[in-house]
Amino acid sequence: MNKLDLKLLELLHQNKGNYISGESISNILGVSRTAVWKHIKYLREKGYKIESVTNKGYSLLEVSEKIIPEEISLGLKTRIVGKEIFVYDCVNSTNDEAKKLAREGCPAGTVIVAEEQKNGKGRLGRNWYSSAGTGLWFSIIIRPELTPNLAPFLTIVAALTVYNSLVDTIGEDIVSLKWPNDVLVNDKKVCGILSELNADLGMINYAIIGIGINVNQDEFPEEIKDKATSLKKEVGKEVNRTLLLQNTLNYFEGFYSKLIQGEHNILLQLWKGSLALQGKEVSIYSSDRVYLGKVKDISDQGELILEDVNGNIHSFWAGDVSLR
Ligand code: BT5
Repeated sequence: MNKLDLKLLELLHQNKGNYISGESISNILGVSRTAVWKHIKYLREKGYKIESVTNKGYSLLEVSEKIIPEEISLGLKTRIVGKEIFVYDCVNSTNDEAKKLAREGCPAGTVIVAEEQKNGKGRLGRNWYSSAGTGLWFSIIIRPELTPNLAPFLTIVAALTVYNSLVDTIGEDIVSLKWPNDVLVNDKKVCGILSELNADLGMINYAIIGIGINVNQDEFPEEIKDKATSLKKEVGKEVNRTLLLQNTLNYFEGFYSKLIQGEHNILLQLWKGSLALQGKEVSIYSSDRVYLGKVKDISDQGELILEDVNGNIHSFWAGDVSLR
């Protein structure tokens, strides 16, 4: 996409929902009406649905299905996040790509997106299924001035981010958070978060926040099909990944700024308010053991507090929780 295509795209975005005449576009961009028409044709070929109506002009109906860095930038209201965006067709893991870039000194806020991951990573060496063109698989590199003990809050920031972005997209009633790092839609997993840290001498050098959101899949592999879902499966229609990514990055910067400004308590309260587990009977698998009991609370550090069937209290930093 050249500069003119981008300017045209920006104009169409600014007038989304309305029409802008070919004459206005040609005046603003300083090119002939024929040139405007040619660039509109090019954008249509790229997948943008642009309507043209005689005497009214052009109107952008739908943005492209492909993820294009320049287009993501057009919808960002951020200062740091997404100032550099790399989009790859296929990588092993966006978190691994992000680590390489972070080591090479890329600026904080750099975002790495892939259409497909061959070796997407979950926690504890597990796999993250990342099929081509159907999900949002991305990592954000940050360089927070925080001590490593506050690192769990980075995952809380990411969880709140995705939760709010999904609520905007598909409504509040069906979205929930599951401790510690899953986002659910109708109680099935739609998003996973993997935060990785590089720290020494009590300071974080960089952190990679990896986020995977199932967006438009129609089906999942046998081994996860009962517990995984996509937004499309739950709401019955495709969701535009570009708009979802823009909204998500905008939210990320908002919550991340709160963390940097020391507003952990606000984040914790917001997170606790969206957790689906409070008061529920659960089983927790942690450090090769299973604990049965009732979720009493979430501590100020984000630990899950469980009262087991004998009345003993346990706290967990990490683990896999299932409802009983
Ligand atoms: C997670 O791990 O949920 C973290 C997933 C993070 C993925 C993102 S994508 C971008 C970035 N780059 C990466 O390489 N990773 C991050 P965990 O809580 O351990 O959950 C993993 C488990 O979820 C697997 O063992 C499966 O049971 C299940 N699973 C795998 N793929 C899934 C999917 N697409 N949707 C829902 N569940 C899935």
